[in-house]
Amino acid sequence: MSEEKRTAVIVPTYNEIENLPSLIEQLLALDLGLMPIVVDDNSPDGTGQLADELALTHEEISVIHRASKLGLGTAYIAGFRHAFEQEVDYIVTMDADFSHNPRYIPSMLRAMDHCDVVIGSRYVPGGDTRYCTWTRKMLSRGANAIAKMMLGLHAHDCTAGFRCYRREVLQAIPLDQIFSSGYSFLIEMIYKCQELGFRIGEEPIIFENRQRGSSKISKVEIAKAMYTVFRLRWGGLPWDAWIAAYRKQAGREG
Ligand SMILES: Nc1nc2c(ncn2[C@@H]2O[C@H](COP(=O)(O)OP(=O)(O)O)[C@@H](O)[C@H]2O)c(=O)[nH]1
Ligand SMILES: [Mg+2]
Repeated sequence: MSEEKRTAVIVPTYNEIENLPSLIEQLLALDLGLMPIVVDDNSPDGTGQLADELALTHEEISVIHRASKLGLGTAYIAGFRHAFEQEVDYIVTMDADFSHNPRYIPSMLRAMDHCDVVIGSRYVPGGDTRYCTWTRKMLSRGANAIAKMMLGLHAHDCTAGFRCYRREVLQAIPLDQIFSSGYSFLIEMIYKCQELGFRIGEEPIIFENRQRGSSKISKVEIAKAMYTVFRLRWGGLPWDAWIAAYRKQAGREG
């Protein structure tokens, strides 16, 4: 039964002080024994301190503090490594902003009975988006279409950050070789999951655009996502070596 599984929920945060307390409250109220792992990048609005305060009264909450805004992908990886130490069975990832509503977690966990990865998906029957601008909708649809076409991905929602992975899936993927540090991490991960032959399922969710705080996705992130797709498709291009050398010289992890 899914309910008996130990499940971590990784919540990356950057300036989510208005959302985090109610999100944590709703996660714990599900009564599934969820273990939230907040990964905060020194949010100027004090989200990190607030997370520490929540952790004082709820021992199931962990907080990882990083020195500065280091990107969504690496935040997930920091959370994954912590979850491995907690020896969980399942690892859920979700935004802090309620676009990914905790009410979908039970159906996602049930779907894990016959899947290795479950995506909380906007683009399967029953799924939808609400309160999104048309540019945001086009961006998401466009990124998905390109990723699917170029990489042959079977999932309908390849850019969704609302996912549940079996721990073994994440341990099978060499996380230190993941190229993407930001949002394109999501595309790279689902590509790796498909390449390794894991069973990927999709559960419908209604994605509601955030009501509080602001989105952190930027034009640079969008460009990087496109580059990630090209790189995964035609890996080993000469500039990979150049980028690796550049990063080493700049002292960046990537
Ligand atoms: N720790 C960390 N969290 C981030 C970073 N960038 C975004 N986030 C968080 O990741 C989640 C997704 O970002 P969001 O702004 O909602 O992106 P959107 O849903 O694509 O508009 C939110 O919970 C953000 O607070 C980052 O660099 N570091
Ligand atoms: Mg969001």
